[in-house]
Amino acid sequence: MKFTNEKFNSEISEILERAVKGDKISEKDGIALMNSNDILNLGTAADKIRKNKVGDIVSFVLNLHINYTNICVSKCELCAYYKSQEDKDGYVISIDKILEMVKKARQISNISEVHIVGSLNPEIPVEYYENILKEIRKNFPDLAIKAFTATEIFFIAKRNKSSIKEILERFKDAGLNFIPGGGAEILNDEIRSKICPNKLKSDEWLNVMETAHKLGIRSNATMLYGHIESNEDRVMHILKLRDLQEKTNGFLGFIPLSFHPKGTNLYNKGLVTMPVSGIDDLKVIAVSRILLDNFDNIRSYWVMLGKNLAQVALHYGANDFDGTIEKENITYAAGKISERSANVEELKNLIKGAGRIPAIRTTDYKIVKILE
Ligand code: V47
Repeated sequence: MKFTNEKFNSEISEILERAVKGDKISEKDGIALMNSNDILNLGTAADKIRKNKVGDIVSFVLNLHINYTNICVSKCELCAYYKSQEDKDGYVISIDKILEMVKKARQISNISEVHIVGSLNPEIPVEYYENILKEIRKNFPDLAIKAFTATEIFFIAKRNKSSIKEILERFKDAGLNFIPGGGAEILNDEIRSKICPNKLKSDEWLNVMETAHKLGIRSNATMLYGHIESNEDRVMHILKLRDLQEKTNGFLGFIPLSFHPKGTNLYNKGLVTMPVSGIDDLKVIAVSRILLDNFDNIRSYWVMLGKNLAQVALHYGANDFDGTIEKENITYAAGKISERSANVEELKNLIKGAGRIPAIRTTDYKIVKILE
């Protein structure tokens, strides 16, 4: 395949040709791609790789997001969602209420997955997490539970003076199936010291994931971009995920998260004043697909991209549309005007409108139903 739109830079065309042939792309070449403005050729190559790898089905899951607490000691500069322990708007949802939420979503939307993520709340004992898992498992035996990011697992282990492995084993026994990809932010400790100084370090995030994968708990991976990171940081992050995937093959999918600054300290301090452009969003999706040769699934996360750009991203290497979600909180808190849920008909139409085949999937990307 020849990339003829690249009029000025034959270096980019040459890298893309190698990528489409299936070669692993190096750090140096990855940086050249991330620095390139040749968005059409990047998209064409990523789309070709997507087609060769996973075909034309674009999947999504019927799911519910629950954020069990917003009280957080981490107080990340990137986050608009957290409250301090003294704040009157701080909350912790009771296990009964969580069960009620799941029951309702199950009855109304027939969800197959619950995604449970919170913040670093020192007042919550390990038994609370364990009981959420046990009660959901008992009441909804076939529901996939994707819960607690590597950041939360690390925090819970420390607070409980346990090892990561012990906590993961306890949670697995209680019913945990998968771990979400959040908390990765940018896997560069210098950037982390500015955007999330109190969170776990890059290697610690990777270590939680490696430990989980070795215990048979598969996970997603994310990257938060569009704040103070450079193109080099983005590429290094993606390559760290590729290296771990080489070792464990435990990542199910990659979810680039486009940063929404409003209401965050990064915004209040004038360090990040607006989200990245749509072109940058598409470039991140395309370069991720090109570099992550050992990931099957690249997600177009409509919550952060907005539904229409998320649809376009299906032509830039993405093959998954996340889920119905029911009620998203984290991006919503950061001033995103995007809707907080999607229905099956809407996702189906967006996917069909992109010329792809819509399908409902399980959490681990098995196709349940193709939507005609
Ligand atoms: O870890 C926080 C990010 C993540 C903002 O694994 C922000 O299936 C943008 O990880 N603007 C949580 N992003 C979301 C997440 C996720 C979502 C959907 C599916 C899965 C999965 C994982 O959101 C956080 C952080 O990286 N985030 N604040 C913000 N202002």
